[in-house]
Amino acid sequence: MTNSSLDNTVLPKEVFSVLPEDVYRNLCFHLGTMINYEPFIVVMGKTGAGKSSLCNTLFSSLPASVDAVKGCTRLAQQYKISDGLHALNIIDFPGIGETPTLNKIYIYLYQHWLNKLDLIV
Ligand SMILES: Nc1nc2c(ncn2[C@@H]2O[C@H](COP(=O)(O)OP(=O)(O)OP(=O)(O)O)[C@@H](O)[C@H]2O)c(=O)[nH]1
Ligand SMILES: [Mg+2]
Repeated sequence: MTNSSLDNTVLPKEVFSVLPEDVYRNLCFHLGTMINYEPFIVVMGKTGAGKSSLCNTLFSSLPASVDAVKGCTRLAQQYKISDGLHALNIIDFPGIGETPTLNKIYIYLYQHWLNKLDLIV
């Protein structure tokens, strides 16, 4: 949905005609920004817990790679889910507790993503 379509559907101009034009435009812009916002949701946890499998089950279009016997994610895998109008971003994190060396590397990865996340599962 674009900001211009908001003018006619969500905020019909005749209903909001009491508002000054710049206030009405500002309202449309901010509502459009919120409606079109694409949140970042990360799945985090112990290695082998089933994070990638869960992503694949919840969102059947996701190609999160899964090993037959153990956890195998080594990088943050980002997937966008969209219904054509709205979208959300799923990030499948590598799991904690595989090796001490990998844990140290993943701390940097978590720090890198922290400020961008809307929800941690
Ligand atoms: N029995 C059983 N096995 C599962 C389940 N979910 C996942 N697995 C298996 O457990 C193993 C690890 O699953 P993943 O989804 O890769 O685990 P992960 O949490 O993504 O692991 P990392 O990528 O290392 O962080 C795979 O072999 C899966 O097939 C479950 O609900 N039941
Ligand atoms: Mg995984």
